[in-house]
Parts: sequence; C-alpha cells; structure tokens
Amino acid sequence: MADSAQKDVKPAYTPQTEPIPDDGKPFVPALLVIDMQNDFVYGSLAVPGASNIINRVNQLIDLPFTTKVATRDYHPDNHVSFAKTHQQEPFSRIIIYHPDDRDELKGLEQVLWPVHCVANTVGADFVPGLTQTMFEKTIFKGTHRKVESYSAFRDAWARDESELPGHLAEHGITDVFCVGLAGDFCVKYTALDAVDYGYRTWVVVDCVKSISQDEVAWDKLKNAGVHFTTSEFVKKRIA
Ligand code: VGL
Ligand code: ZN
Repeated sequence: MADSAQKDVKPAYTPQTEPIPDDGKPFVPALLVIDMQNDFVYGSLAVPGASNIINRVNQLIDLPFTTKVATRDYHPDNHVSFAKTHQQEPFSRIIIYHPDDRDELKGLEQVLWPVHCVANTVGADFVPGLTQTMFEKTIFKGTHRKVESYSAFRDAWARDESELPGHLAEHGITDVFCVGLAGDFCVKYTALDAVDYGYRTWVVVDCVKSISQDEVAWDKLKNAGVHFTTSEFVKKRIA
C-alpha cells in the first residue's frame, strides 16, 4: 500500500493543454473530483499511478472554486458491471440493457469489471490523504443493481439524472473542471456529458490517470469539444 510502490506509467499520448482564458466573460468554475476511492487507487481496480495524483488534486481542492463536488462509485455487491455477476472473466464484454426500458433504449456494450467499490466497504471509501472536508456535495454512482453509470451527470443510457445538473445550475456554473479516476471511463463520460449540458469543460490532465494507456480517450474528448489544461494553469486562473 506504500505510495512509492506505484509506478507512474507514462501515457502513450498526452493532449495539448491550454491556459484558462481571463477574457472578461463570466467565469464561475466548479471542480469535479471523480472516484478518488481506495479500490481505484490501491484495490481491486487499481489505476496505474493513481496515488501520484492525490497531492495535486488536493492543491486544486484548496482553490476557491464556486463549488467542489466529489463522486463515488458505489455499487451493490451483485452489480451488473461485475464479471462475477455474470460468471464471466473480468475485462470481458457483454451487452447490457436498461432494466425498465429494454425496448426503447438500445443495448450498450459493457466491460465486466472485478468487484469494486461495493457500498459500505473500505474499497468504496475516499482514498486516505484526499482532502474530504471541502466537498459541497457527493454524488454516488452505480447504486442501482442493474444500471451502470460512469458519468456523474446521468446513467449510461442518459435516462436518469443525478443531482449534479441541478447543483451546477443552482450555482450558475460556466466552467467544469474534471479530475480523478479513471480517465478512460468515469472522467471521460463525465466530461462528455458536461459538454452536452453546455458547460465549458476542462480535463486537468496531470490530475487524471487511466486504466488503459490508449490515446483514443483523449481524441474522442477533444473532438467533442473538451479542453485540456494543467493544474499549473488552473492555479494561475483560480487564485
Ligand atoms: C470506473 C470502471 C468501473 C471509473 C467505475 O470510476 O472510471 N471504472 N467503474
Ligand atoms: Zn464501477
């Protein structure tokens, strides 16, 4: 469990980053700290290098964002995303359907995961060392046995919203900054939804780690209109 034991895997491709403009336009920033939980850092679905971002994420949590929201992956122990639930091998894929809407909503390809972030277990707790006192709200994701949710905004079918859209709207947020785990799943789908909901959306690349090191995740985000920045640029803009 020692922090130093984790290797910092260098991604195959790092997107171009940009400073956050100070152009007189309304700027009401929200920080989304995504799934900084034991299982994703040290546990059953440990993301390579994840412990190395904790301090940088804390530095952003200390900044005066208008609101800071955390998410926690929080599954029942027989969740639809678990390989064990289907007697399959972890990391195999199946098609899953929405339990209440099998006809209207099409099947989605689902990666089957090792059991992770089970409600009321240590694996689902925030990782030690993360500053937890500044979150105005925590969004619990994937709590329904038959419904997967990578995005903090809504489930995988974009059918049911979480409390996040209302919370951001209440605060008049203009810019959403995404940090945390995993870059190629929950951070990715949260950022894509943030664009969909009309927010200028930033992924802070030195505060994100991914399960796989492929570059496709970044390209898809870029093409959708997500912006990439660094914690240095964020600290300069939000001081
Ligand atoms: C996540 C895989 C399964 C994530 C959650 O937080 O990115 N990944 N559940
Ligand atoms: Zn999960």
